[in-house]
Amino acid sequence: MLPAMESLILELHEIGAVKFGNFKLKSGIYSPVYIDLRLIVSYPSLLSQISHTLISSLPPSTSFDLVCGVPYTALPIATVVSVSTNIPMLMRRKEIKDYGTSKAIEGVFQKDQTCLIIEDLVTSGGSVLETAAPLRAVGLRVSDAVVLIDRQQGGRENLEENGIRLHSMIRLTDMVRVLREKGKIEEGVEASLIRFLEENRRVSVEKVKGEDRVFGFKERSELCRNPMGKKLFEVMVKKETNLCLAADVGTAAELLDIADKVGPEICMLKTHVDILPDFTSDFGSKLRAIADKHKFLIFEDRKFADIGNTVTMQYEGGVFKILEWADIINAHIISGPGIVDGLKLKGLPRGKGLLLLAEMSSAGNLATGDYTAAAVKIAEAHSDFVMGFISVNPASWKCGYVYPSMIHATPGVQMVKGGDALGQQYNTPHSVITERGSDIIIVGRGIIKAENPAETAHEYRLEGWKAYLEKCSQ
Ligand code: S5P
Repeated sequence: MLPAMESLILELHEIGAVKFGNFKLKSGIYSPVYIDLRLIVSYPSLLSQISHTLISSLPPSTSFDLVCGVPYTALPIATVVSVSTNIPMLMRRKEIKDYGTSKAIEGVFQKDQTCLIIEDLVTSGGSVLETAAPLRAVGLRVSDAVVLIDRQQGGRENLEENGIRLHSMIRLTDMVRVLREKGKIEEGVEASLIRFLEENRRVSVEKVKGEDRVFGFKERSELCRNPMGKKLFEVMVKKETNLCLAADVGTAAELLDIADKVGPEICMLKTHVDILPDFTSDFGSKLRAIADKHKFLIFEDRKFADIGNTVTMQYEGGVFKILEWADIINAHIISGPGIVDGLKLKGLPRGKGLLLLAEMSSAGNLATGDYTAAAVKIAEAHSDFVMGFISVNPASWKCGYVYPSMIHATPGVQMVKGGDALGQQYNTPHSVITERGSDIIIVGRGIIKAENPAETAHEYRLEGWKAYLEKCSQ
């Protein structure tokens, strides 16, 4: 260990920022060590020394355009880092409710800039993730965090799972060893700390994983970069529905009829326009009038899958002219990110949104694992146009943190779990929203084959919304 680091540890102990005893932590467990770095604001030369050492302890390959301190304790550290390196700083507002009334991130930045997170103390990594979420949601890249003290209780692993490398200046075990070597604490204290760390190796993993759950639809609408995604969240909140009707009926006339009847219950109506034998060029304007009347969005389930250049023509041209009337479209990512660039070229100037098929509901489908993770990466790189995913079980995704601005819409939903004869698999509204972590239930035959589709849609709507409220209150 460098002598400068040793003297820093001694100084932190000297000012009482590190205490030994038996302390009850927020989680309820007892810890033999308590670290309170809020004190450092009273010691300017120590604060300055910490800030300089933090930056110089980063590997030379770490590059960043901005810094952001985790509120509140790391704010002064980040400020000193910013002033001494001349790298601009951002501030995250701490209160989630503030997202509704003001900006989540204060300061000047551009999409795709890289922001380094600065933190004083990491235990589970939860606070770093809370700061990374709104930074990522506004289009910034967050891949590194630097911390003064790592308590070695799973923070590094939890952050790694969420795509953030943790660089720590001081590990708790090193700190305690130095203090013991310098005669500041007894050997027994070091031993009890090591025992404590072994018994509490990984804390709050579940909480960290579920961090985005605290965002309700209203807050998430504030985080959306895509205007249609924002609008969809707003419609859901206003109408209190997260139901999408899959209007897979036999004719355009039937579709317009059911759209008008079920319209009050839904946030979105999904079409397969190529199955309508009586499609005419005024279909779009007729459906638009109904959508405006009942305030729902129109989602053409076209499942684009070709190269970028071809999909621009498929989106805009042909008989269906989807671009003219559909608010939302979807695409597979099998052809790579060029498909998103192609669709965005036409759709974004008109304020449209895209859902990527990250998973599918049919048995034996290949959209799993790395494929799903690739969809998330592409979506986050194009969060101005991609508003979310067709997903089936996002709670199980291994790719780590997904922007809370991304909407999950899930097909394969009926009141009873089961399937059809052609590989479709159904889960219940409650399981889709609460256990599987989705936002919107997409229901087709469960409603359109019912004796009274409007009444049945009402039941699905209540089930879906109840499950959403239940999830929020967890
Ligand atoms: O993976 C998928 C993706 C989609 S968009 N599985 C699906 O079933 N869908 C669509 O959802 C499908 O094309 C159909 O329009 C709807 C499900 O209809 P249901 O009658 O089985 O509820």
